[in-house]
Amino acid sequence: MRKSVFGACVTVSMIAGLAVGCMTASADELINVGFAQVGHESDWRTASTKSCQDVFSEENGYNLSFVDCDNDEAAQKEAVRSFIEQEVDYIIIDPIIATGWDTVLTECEDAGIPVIVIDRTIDDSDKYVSWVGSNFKTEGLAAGEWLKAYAEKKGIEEINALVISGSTGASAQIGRSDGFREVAEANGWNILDEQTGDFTEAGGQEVMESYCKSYEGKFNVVVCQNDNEAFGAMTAMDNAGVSYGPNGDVILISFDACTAGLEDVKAEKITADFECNPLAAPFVEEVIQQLEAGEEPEKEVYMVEHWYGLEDAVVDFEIDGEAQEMTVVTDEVIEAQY
Ligand code: GZL
Repeated sequence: MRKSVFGACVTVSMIAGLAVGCMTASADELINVGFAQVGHESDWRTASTKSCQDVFSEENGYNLSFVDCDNDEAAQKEAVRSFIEQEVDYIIIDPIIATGWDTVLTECEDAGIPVIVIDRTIDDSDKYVSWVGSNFKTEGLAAGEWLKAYAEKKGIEEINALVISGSTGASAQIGRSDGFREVAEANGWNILDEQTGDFTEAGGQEVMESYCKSYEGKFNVVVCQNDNEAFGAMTAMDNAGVSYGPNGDVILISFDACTAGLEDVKAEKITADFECNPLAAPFVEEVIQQLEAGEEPEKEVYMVEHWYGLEDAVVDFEIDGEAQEMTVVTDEVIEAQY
């Protein structure tokens, strides 16, 4: 079983392989990567998984051990321990929630297996080489600052918002909630309620059905922390006769900006969609290649993201003094999305 390149001895077959040009690496020479993925809860997750499977393929020189942890924290820790037993060369983790990681990361460290964190963050241990992902609080701040500018443009003086949050304790949920709430508090908005939809369509629908009963006629903004929750919330609002979108009674805000989410922006259902880029795998591979070359990767690598809406949603707004730009959703933008 291949271990760290640092201890690797260069064998005759490897030299022969190099001498006759690029040969498919033998099983011994593949870089063994274990990936403990959150689950399969959303379009975003599907794109994230595909990105990793495309990058860490055999033809690219990798042997990927992939575990879909189905949003189960215990199963995710178990998957990481199984990778240690398999003596993989690298472990990639997308942590379902941000805490409870130091023990198992210490086990990885003791086994001499570098860990790379992708997407969500680990907030109670730094025993990993790099994290590649998004600034979730910035996403939340962007949604809040955009809403402030949009409400001013529309002459909306009172904001009564309902939030359907992501999986409780996930750094994406924490950051988006904190960012949006910071702007709400600074502007005297009312956040009438915040309940988790667990980043799923069913969760979004269930929470929105309850909201339509409990807050009938009292809300003018719904914030869904991912597109799949927004899809469910739309079903619930349709069933309750609540209008939403640029021409409706309720401003619907979403996160992720997956292809289907942008289609709902173009269909004037979602008013603004704040992207979270799932295609981090190429940057994770860069970290692994740096480690293979004995280099020291950056501890944090941030993804580039955009904010989406239609012309009507284009307003000037800033985050911490930095001007932000809304990308107008067109068929071409949708075609190019993940
Ligand atoms: C965010 C990611 C979140 C997405 C959801 O980086 O972890 O999890 O926003 C996904 O769609 O379920």
